[in-house]
Amino acid sequence: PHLHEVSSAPSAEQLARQAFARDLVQALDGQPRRISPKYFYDAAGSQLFDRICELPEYYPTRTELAILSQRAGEIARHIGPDAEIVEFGAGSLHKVRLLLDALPRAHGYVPIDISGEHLAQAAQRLRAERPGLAVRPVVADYSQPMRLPEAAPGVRRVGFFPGSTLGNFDPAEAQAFLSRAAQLLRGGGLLLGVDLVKDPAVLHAAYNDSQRVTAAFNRNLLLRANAELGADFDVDAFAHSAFYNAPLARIEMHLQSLRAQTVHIGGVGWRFEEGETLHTENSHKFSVEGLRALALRAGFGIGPVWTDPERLFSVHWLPA
Ligand code: AVI
Repeated sequence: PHLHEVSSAPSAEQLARQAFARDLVQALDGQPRRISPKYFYDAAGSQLFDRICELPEYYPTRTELAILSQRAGEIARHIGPDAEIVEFGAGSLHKVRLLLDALPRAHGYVPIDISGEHLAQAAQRLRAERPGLAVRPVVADYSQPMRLPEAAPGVRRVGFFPGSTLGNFDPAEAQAFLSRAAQLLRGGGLLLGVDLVKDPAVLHAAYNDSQRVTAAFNRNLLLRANAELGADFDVDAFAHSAFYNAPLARIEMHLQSLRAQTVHIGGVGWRFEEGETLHTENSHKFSVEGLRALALRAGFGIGPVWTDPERLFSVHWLPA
C-alpha cells in the first residue's frame, strides 16, 4: 500500500515559541531572573518599538537618521559601488532607505530580522519602491551563528547595524557578534551605529517616556507569554522600571512585581515577592574609543566616526 508521509517538522513559528518557552522558564528558574530582549519583538512589540523611535524623549533614532542623511555621500564613498548591504535587525527598514538613496549602484539588500511577519511586509514595501534592487529578506536570530544566502561572485558584503542594537548584547555577546560579523563581511565592512555615554537625565527620560510607550513595550513581553505560552501573568501587577546603571554604563529595564504573586505556565508556578523583578533588557552606552577597541579585538579595522554636534550618538565605518 501507498504510504503517506506524515510531516512532523515543526514550523518556524513553533520553533520560535519553543525557544521563548525554554528561555522564559530558564529566566523564571534563575536568580536573578533575566530574559533576552529579543523576545520583545513579536508583531505588536515591533510596532511599539516603531512608536518609541518617534517619541520626543527617544533621541537615538532621529539623531542617527540626521547623521546618516547629512553624511550619506561620505559614507557611500567608504562603502563603494556594487556592495550587497546586509542589515542586522532590519525592523521597519526606515534607516536603510537613506543609505540606499546614496548607493544607486548597490548590488542588493539582505535584511535580517527575527520578526518574520513584520519583515515580510517591510520588504514588500521596499520592493515596490525600488524595483531595480534585489531584496532578499532572511528571518533569523542574528545573535546566533547563521548562514547568509550566497553572494554573487565578486560582490562585497557590507553590514549595516544601526540603532545601537549592539548595546542590547552583553559585552561578551557583543564581542562574539562582531567577530562573526567581521568574518561574514571580510573584504567589505560594517556601518555601525551606537549610542554614546551622556548625562544620565537624558538617558533616563529616553527610557521613561511621558506617553508610557516604553512601559507598554516592556510589558508586551508578558502579554506575549500569556498569548503564546498560556502563562497567566497579571500584566497590571508588574511595573515598568528603567534606570541608568552608571558603573556598567547601561540602561537596565525590568518588570517589577507590585505585590507578592505566583505566575503559572503549564501547571508550574513561580513566586514573585513584592519588588522582585524580571530583568528584560540592558542597553549599553559606549565611548568612541571603547567601541573602537571592541571592533579591533573582533578583527575589524578602524575607519572614520561621525557624530552629531551634541555627541549623543555615533556612526562608525569599520573595514573588514
Ligand atoms: C533596539 N534597542 C537599541 C533599543 C534600545 O534603546 O536599547 C530598544 C529599546 N528599549 C527601550 N526603548 C528602546
